[in-house]
Order: sequence, then structure tokens, then C-alpha cells
Amino acid sequence: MALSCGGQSALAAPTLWFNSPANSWEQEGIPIGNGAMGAVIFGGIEQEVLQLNEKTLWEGGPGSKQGYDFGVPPEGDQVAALKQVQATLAQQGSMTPEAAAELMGRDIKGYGNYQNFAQLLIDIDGAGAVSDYRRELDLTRGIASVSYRRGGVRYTREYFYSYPDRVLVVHLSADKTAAINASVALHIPENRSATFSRKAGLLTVTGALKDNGLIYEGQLAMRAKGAKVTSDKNNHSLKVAQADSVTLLFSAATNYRQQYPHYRGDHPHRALSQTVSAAHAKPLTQLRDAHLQDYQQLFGRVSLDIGQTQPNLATPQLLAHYGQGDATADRALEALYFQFGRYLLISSSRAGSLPANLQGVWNHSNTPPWNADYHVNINLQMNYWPALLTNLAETTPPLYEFVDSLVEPGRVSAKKLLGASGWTLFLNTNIYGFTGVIAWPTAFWQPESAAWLMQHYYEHYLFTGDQAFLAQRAYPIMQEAAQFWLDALVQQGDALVVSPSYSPEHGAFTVAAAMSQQIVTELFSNTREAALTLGDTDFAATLQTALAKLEPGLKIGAWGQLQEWREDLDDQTSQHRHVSHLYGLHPGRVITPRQTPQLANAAKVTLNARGDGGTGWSQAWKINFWARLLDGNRAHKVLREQLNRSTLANLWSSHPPFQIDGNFGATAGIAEMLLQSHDLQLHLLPALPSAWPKGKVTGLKARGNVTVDILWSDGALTEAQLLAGQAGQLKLAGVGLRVHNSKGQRIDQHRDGSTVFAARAGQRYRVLPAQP
Ligand code: FUC
Repeated sequence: MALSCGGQSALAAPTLWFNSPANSWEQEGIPIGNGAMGAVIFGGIEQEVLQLNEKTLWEGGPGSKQGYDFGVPPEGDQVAALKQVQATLAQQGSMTPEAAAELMGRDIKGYGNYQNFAQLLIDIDGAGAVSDYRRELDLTRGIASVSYRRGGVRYTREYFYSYPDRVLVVHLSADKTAAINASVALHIPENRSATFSRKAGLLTVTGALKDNGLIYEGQLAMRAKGAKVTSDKNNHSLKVAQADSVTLLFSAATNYRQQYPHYRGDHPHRALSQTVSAAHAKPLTQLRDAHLQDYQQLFGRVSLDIGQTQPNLATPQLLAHYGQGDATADRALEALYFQFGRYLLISSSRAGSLPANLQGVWNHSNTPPWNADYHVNINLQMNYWPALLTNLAETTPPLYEFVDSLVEPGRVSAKKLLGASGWTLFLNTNIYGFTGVIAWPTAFWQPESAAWLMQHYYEHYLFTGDQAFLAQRAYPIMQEAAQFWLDALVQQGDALVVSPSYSPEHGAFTVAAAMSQQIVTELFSNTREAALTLGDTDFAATLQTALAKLEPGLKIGAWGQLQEWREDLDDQTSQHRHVSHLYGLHPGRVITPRQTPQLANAAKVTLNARGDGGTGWSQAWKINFWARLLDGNRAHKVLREQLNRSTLANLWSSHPPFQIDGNFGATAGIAEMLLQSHDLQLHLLPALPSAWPKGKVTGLKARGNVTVDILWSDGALTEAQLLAGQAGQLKLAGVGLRVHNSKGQRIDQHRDGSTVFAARAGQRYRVLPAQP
């Protein structure tokens, strides 16, 4: 169903590139990864450094020298402290976070940090001046490369991290024979034991973290054309002299297992040896082909043309040049940034490993910011905003596996900390089932986090129509999260409220802050819908009764703003980065310009007061908010500010420092500018900015399992193609749209401001704008 963009310039291939090696891991490194593992490429001439990561290498947890109790004291319960806070709030209306933390917060031990796995160092001999240097990442292939000329030879390096073969592949070549002299070594951080061994061209390093005994292993294989692989006498490095080309393979694993309460599985040696020897037996072309087939199948589903052409500017220069009046270069950066988010998600979240953490899978420190963990008062959720919208459902299994694994410890937390059944967690979690509270007054209390995570399960069903997923995966965990709130809500007069309630990460502890009420309401509504779909009428009725009393958390205050708290306390000058009271606008769906125009207007007032600044992720959220408010120019303005202020030279999003949620949030926001489907209808080009008058997007996904291609010019729809993944009535925003089935027959009907038609599974439909 090719839509032709007639007359538009050839689409610039999305590529990041640099004309020098990276000086800084954070600012200039090129990230590659296969979900479980990652590498950041520096691209040095004499010494190449690859910062390696494996997602399960964490200190802390069971066996930690610090001690560890999942954040929940094994003895006694904390419910008395909760009751005291609730009583104070009933009497005084509010208390400071410090006073609340004094009672309910806890100094924790053994939480751990995501670890730097190792550095792969490749020393390369050579003499003479270097010219023609280029280091790049081709997003269409998921392959990075470095090339330069030195001493009359062109040297080329190729890098990719294969998901199917589970290995990092680095290939060094030259345009002359016998030109490569190289030695490779693994540099292992100090905070662990390390034993090296070598068999032929295979170097193995194995050891355990001193903190918690977690066993790790890395295997590095080297093979060369035209030379023999040797090693130093300590077996710490592998070498070749005068090789024509060299291929390095690396893979890593630990004995981590995602299973409460021990989180340990088998020694990684056997499985890892099989992985590396299987890859070692394959020629480079076979490894590359398998990688391309796997990667391109995902990445290639969505294309975006907003009129970009590839300017001859390295990525840092493209970024510096942004917003200076060169429209096609600006579009190139925006389109690149959109696709880079998709690339990062594919590279940091694939089935069989943990979800993308605050840095995806990339980390060069043993004490990274925020432990490079999973914050769940927005950050982990934001990481997955683009997954379904941009047709990458295959990146979501790690999220569901991970959240599923939190239920068991989360039951203990629910019981001990709130005296409730069901399960929950609070601000943050690690890979060892941490579901308790920390001591930090500014953020420690967030029992709504589990409910927020449940949105992803239900949305998965809405996007894919997968009934088995709804029945087997989504409903049981949603039900238990809802059960928690049925117990934890407090009756105040006729109303059900959350108490204590704390709007992230400012203000006082109060009762029934907007975000708490909105999230619990959403959980109950979604769970009720799921219950009705699956025939659990009893639980649906229970939720219905609760919903009738639950305060929705949607109040309009004195200056026209959407209230953040139950009382009208909003400070008109606050620019706080968390805008949690607009949850119902995004990522929720109860506030829409069409169905709740007054609330949408109040959300606008709030957003205008908060301004367009903030951390990377906060700006990314605002792109989504403005897109949902159908203001494309404002969404685009925030995108511009995010690119100008919160984006590093390698296009990683910056909090500061680097934090990946901003990348994912912005990619989702751009998709929301082009297509929305949360409002029970499919909205084509809901928030198109005037900077993108003409363009084409293909392969986006809408709820109801619809794949959507849209072509537009002069700021308006030219044509769209819809592929219905399931049968059902489809509703398009706007009357007068003309819908044709694959036989060319018109099948549209028009009512209540929508164009409606009956879609058949597997059928394609052509949508044309209303006749002028
Ligand atoms: C939340 C945010 C911070 C930071 C942290 C990882 O606590 O408020 O800005 O993003 O998560």
C-alpha cells in the first residue's frame, strides 16, 4: 500500500555521525545493544574503547554485605505509622513530607547499583597522520562503524550487537592486506574478583561481585584472516600481527535470575560458552544477516518524512545548528531524534532480559545517578510510551516480566506497610524485588506506582486486541493491584480517597491529591472494563460500586488551572518538573478536548503556568500533553526546547545528566502529534505543527490494532491507509472523511463528529479528506 510522497526530496537516511572519536562516554559515545547487553563506542584511533554492559550485573539484593530486606522490615508492621499519618491528616489536613517520612520512611540497605561490566580495549598499531575520519551509527541497519585513512591505508571497523546470536560483533578491516596489528583486553572494575583464562582465540573472565557474590562471566573470541591469534603470558589479552581482518565476538552473563526471593540461577558458564561457540562457528556475513533481519524487521516498520534532507553536518553540529533558520536541517534532526528513540528502545529492551532502566542498558559507572534503577513515579513508564505507538510491541515483554516479578514481594509490602491485600510498590525498584519505601521525604511515598504500571498491561490489550494477553497476563495482575486499592482507600463521608496522598515531588502530604485519585480511578475503570470483557461480573460490580464513590481528582481552581491538590493550593509561579495532576490528559485518557473541554482548558492553564522548561523527561512529557491538547505548534515548540536544552551531542536526553526517559518520551510525543487513538476514535494528524506542512508517516499503530500510514500536504491530510488487524467498527475523528475498501467502494458513515465504518480483519482501507 505504498503512499507516494510525490515531489518530495529523497528521504534522508537516519544516521548519527561524528568526525572525531568520542571524548566523553556520556556526550559523544555511540550506543549499541541487544536488550540484555550494550556497548558504547568511543572510536579511538590508537586505542578503541568499548564500554560494555550486561543488564543483570547489579550490586545489592539478597546476599549483599550491607544486608537486604526488599525495603520491608521482616518483623512487625508499619501500619501503625500509616494510621498515625492518616489521623494527622484527618485532623490538620496536611503535613510536611519530612514529618511523614519521619514516621513512614526508612533508611534502606543493600539497594545496590547497576554496574559497569567491563571495558573492551583494542590497541591498534599504526603510524602517520590520520585523515577522513568518520564514526557513525546507521539507524536503518543498527550498525555502527568507524573509518579513517592512515599511512596510505583505509581502516574500517564495523560494530553491531546481535539479538539473535546474543553477541557483540566487532570487525576490523583494511583496504590493504596484512595491515592490522591489534591487541585486545578486558578491563574489569575493582569491586569484583576476576579470573582470566584462555583457550586458543577465546579469552574468558569470570568472578563475583564483592558486595553480593553475584557471579559474572564474559567471553571474548578473536579470529583473524591472514594471521594467528596469540596472547600475552598472563592471558589478559589476545593479539594479532599483520592480519588482513579481525573479528571479535563478546558476550556476557551473570547468575541472576528474576525470581523472588533469591534471585540466583545457574552459573553462567555453560550457556555462555554455547552462545559464544555457536556464534564463533558462523561467518561474519551470517551473523550480520541474522542481525539485520531481526533488527530491520522492527525498525523498518515506521518511516517518518517531515521534509528532511541530509545536510552535510555531523550530529553535534546538526544539533548546534538547530533552530537557526535552516528548515530542512531542523527537520532532519527532528526525524533523526524520533527514530533514535525507536532505535534505543529496540537496543535496550528485548524479550529475555530486564526492561530498559534509567539509562537503557548503558552505564559506565559503578555508582550511576539514581542507581540507574527503575523509578516508577513516571520514568519506567515513560520508557515504554513509544513501544506500542511506534509499532514495537516486541520491546514490551521485559516490562511485563519485570512487573510480574514484583507481585510477590509487592504483596508483602502491601500487607506490612499498608495492611492491605493485593500488591504494590512505591517510588523506585531494583532488580531484586525492592518494593518498600526509602527515607527521602521528597519522593518516598508513591503507592500509586503499581496502579500506574497497570495502564501498560491494559493498553497492550487495547493496541493489540490480544484476548489471551488480557485474560492470562493483564487481568490477574490488574485485579490484584485493584484489590490493593479496594483495601487501601479511605472512606471520608461518602467519598473514597487516597490518604496519605503525595503529588510527586513537591508540596505537602494531604488527602486525595489529583494524581492519586486519577490513577486509582483509571485502574478501577480499566480493570472493570477488562472484567466485563472476560465475564467476571462480580468483580466488575465491586469496582463499579467503588468508582461511584471514588473522587475523580479533576477539579478546576481559582485561576482556572486543574488543581494539583484537593484544596486549591496551586502556586501559579511553580515550574515544577512533575505535572502529575495532568495524568488524566496523558498518559491517561479521561481529559480530552472533545469530551471534557473545560478540563482540557484547565490543563492548558496549568501547562502555561508551568512553562516549557524542565528536565529532559519533563519536556518530553509536555510534548505529549500539548499533542493531546491538539496544539501542534506548542508541542513542536517544546520539542525544540528539548533539543536545544536537554539533548547531548550524541542525542541522548539529559536530565542532566544522561537519563534515557526523555528520548523515549519525545519519540512518543512526536507519534502523538501525528496520530492519536486514546479518545475512542482514531485521530489523523491531531497536532500537526506548521513547521511540518508536508510529509508522510508509515506504520504507526492505533488502539484497535490498526496500522496507519498518513500522507499530508499544506498542513492537511492528503490520504491515509489503514490496515485493520481485527474486525470491528472504526471511528475516525472528523466528519466527511471518505473511506474506501480494497475494492474501491465507499463505506463511510458520519455521526457525532466522526466518520465511522466497519472494518474487516486483515483488510486495508483508504481514507481521503472531506470533499472541499
Ligand atoms: C524522579 C524525578 C527525577 C529523576 C528521577 C530518576 O524522581 O523527579 O527528576 O528523573 O526520578
